[in-house]
Amino acid sequence: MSIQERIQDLKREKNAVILAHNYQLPEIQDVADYVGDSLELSKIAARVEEGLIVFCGVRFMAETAKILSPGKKVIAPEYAAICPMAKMIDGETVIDMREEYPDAVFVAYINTTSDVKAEVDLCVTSANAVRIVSELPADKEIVFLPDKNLGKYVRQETGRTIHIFSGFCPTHNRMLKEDIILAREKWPNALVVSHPECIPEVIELSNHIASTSGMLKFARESHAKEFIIATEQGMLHRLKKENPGKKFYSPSALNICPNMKKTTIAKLLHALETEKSEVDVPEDIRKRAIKTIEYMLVG
Ligand code: CIZ
Ligand code: SF4
Repeated sequence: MSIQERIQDLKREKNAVILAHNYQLPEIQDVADYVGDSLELSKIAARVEEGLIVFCGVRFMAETAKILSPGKKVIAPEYAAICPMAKMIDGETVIDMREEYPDAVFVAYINTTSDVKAEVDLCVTSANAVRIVSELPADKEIVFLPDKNLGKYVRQETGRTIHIFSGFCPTHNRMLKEDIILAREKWPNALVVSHPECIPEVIELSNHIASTSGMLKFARESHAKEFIIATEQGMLHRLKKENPGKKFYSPSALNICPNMKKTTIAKLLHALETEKSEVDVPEDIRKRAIKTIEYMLVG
């Protein structure tokens, strides 16, 4: 019996569902019931009937699913898979910043720990950050955290007064303007599609800026046949799978998130067998954090 078949058998036996982020290894994506961005997956976790959620991604994503589905058991096959950007800020820092900007609306990217979500006013993803920020009352100043690149992109798109925290995604930050220029020379007919976690110099050279779910939509609907994809490399697997007639290239060999790649198929099987490394969020934090996430669920 193959490892994939064992996973499928155990999943049925235990009434489990496997969720995988768009940046996961191809073999994890292929065995998952659902593949998506963090918010899509959390919504699915809340909706499905299965009581056991196996979340293949990084910790803040599994925590977000747990916040929305407290009655279900959420396990992370690799507990050590964390997002370094989410680790750049904690709840205490938000409390301190509130003293500095007492009248500001605090907006957090979904890539944050639960204690940060509990301290802010709103939570956004890369798919809805521009829309949600532009809908805030015009006289309100905004603090955006933790990602400085997404924050700058939102500021540019909305024209709002935004104070930005200095966090960043190491994986997206490694992609440079020169990588895009060289990729364009190599594939002159390709459109450059970048994630807003990329540095402003990369954003500036791009034809389209989108979250991972936005990239899938753009690739599906575009008449173009070739795309240079400036985001974590795992994204290319799904783009290629869903668009067999189109070509997708990576502008860099370095845009791999080591934490996203910690979840292997063997660890996934082990997690299903043992149901260890359960993800939990303390109830007081969960109750405060859910308010900031619920806001997004309607959008
Ligand atoms: O929200 C997510 O899943 C992340 C981290 C990226 C994206 O653009 O989907
Ligand atoms: Fe965090 Fe960047 Fe890895 Fe996403 S790709 S989990 S933002 S470090």
